[in-house]
Amino acid sequence: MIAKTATSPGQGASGASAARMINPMMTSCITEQPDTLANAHVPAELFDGLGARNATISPKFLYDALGSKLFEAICELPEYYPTRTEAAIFARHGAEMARVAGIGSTLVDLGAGNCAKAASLFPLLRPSQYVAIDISTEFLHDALNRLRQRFPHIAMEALGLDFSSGLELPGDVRAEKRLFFYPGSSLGNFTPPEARAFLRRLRRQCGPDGGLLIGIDLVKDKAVMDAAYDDALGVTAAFNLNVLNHVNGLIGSDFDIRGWRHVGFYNEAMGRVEMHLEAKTPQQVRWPGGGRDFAAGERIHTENSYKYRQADAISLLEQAGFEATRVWTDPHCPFAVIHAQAAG
Ligand code: AVI
Repeated sequence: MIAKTATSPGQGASGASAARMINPMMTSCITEQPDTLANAHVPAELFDGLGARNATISPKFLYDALGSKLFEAICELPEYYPTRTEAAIFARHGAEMARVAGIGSTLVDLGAGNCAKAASLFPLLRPSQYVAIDISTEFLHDALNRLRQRFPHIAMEALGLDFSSGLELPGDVRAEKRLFFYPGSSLGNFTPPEARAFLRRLRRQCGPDGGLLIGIDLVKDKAVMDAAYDDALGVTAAFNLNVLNHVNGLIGSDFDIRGWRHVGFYNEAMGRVEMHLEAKTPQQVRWPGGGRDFAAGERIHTENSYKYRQADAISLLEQAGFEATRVWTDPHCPFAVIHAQAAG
């Protein structure tokens, strides 16, 4: 079963058009959405997913304030290899990445969160402008204020928007030398066709001299992937179960968290890790104007995380109009950081 829409962290349902500018007097402004995920499509999308024969909740709903914190905790887990593997690749090859990608770019950080990953590369990439994009502006405000003090010569801008369905950058984002930064293997949360369409949109925004620095998780031993998405401490379980709290708040449903268990595993046939919530016992869920009964064992599909073979990742980038110029990997754990240049 494929989740209705797979999106990446920090992605909300509202597009840039639903955003409003606050503090418009400042050159470095924060653009944020009126309310997290508050738009007319949210309940409809949720009701569609909950009403489907195989129920789904889009992974974007994993990221309310608590969900974002739980995801940060996941990144600290010993089992969750992507974060530390990617960090090790940046630490080891950052200087070479800067040589390949070039300095003085407009660095556009997709799903910036607390901006830490991009900031660690500032001394090497020396961007002239930094644009941090995330649906949740909660982290962006503080992070950018701190970064402005450390790097006063870099023009910075924060945008609170959902870039998964469209990416129109405001006019003050320089068009020259755009380097899109998409770390964390978030591309895996799109289905491959969605990933291709997303990369094509990035390619269009790149201009002729732009590029992309992207982290992509590669297929590896199933046991390693299973453990990464079903950790011993139960942090991933809490992250997954918390989506029901978020949904309760959004549509007024009465999901009882204790009636559900987390299921996370690598589905070899589909080439992806899947997360589900499984009813421990029969569950009656009600919301204003409707509801659904779930049998014991019935599941709600909450996330896919596709894992690529290196050649497939490169071919995906090429199909989207990029040339993969360099690939850096880790000797111990299959994960790739790829610099891709906009093809001419
Ligand atoms: C954000 N994204 C890349 C994570 C992943 O690995 O797919 C989300 C996640 N889900 C469970 N653990 C982490």
